[in-house]
Amino acid sequence: MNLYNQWLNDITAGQKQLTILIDPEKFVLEDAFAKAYLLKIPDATTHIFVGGSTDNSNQTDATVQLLKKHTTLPVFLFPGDYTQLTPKVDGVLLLSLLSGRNPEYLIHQHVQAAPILHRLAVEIIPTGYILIDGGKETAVQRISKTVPIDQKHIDLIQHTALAGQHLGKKCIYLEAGSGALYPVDPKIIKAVKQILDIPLIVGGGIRSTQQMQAAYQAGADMVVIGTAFEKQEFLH
Ligand code: 1GP
Repeated sequence: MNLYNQWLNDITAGQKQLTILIDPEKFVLEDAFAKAYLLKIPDATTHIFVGGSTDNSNQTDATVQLLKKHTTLPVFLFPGDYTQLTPKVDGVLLLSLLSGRNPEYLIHQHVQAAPILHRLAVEIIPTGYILIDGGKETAVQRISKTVPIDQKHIDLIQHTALAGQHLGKKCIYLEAGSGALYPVDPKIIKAVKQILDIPLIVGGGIRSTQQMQAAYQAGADMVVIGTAFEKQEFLH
């Protein structure tokens, strides 16, 4: 069974998914560091994402290889652009930035990625990626040169997610941006979840168990935590 179907099965069985996002630019490429890092991740962790808006140090591939050595959790690539594609991952979230109107992140990056993905035997998960205002300019906004959707425009967010489903995306990712001041409002998660038949991922600015549970209760199937865990600020 492929990882997406496994994921669907788990979600249908009511198992909430927790992903730790690792930014390769901030990862130390040493066995001891990787081991210690993985020992600290919450027991409930189901997936690891690797990626960031940029990888100026070109560390994505090495980070994935090191993590794969030390964990049996599925490692998914969460790439900022096609240059971060690497063969050692279990899956790739092929992100289309549906909230933006920049063709670079709607189709151009995907054309660049196509021959590489064709060669690599990795599972591709087409993902509708929706950037939502989290109270500060985040790297996704800066790099993609797109404007996040204001949290008060719930209809627009809901319709954007639905358009993603109509386009055949296999999941929707509501993203407040890494280090967001506040996460996606549970009201938005609820509105989007009630019209979707595909899994819903929520991330950006989640710092506490309470915020994580609020996202799950509103309908998130998977929560992604990066910054708070990286800085050891995740509040239990
Ligand atoms: C960013 O949604 C992820 O792409 C995680 O965000 O770093 O704020 O947890 P944080």
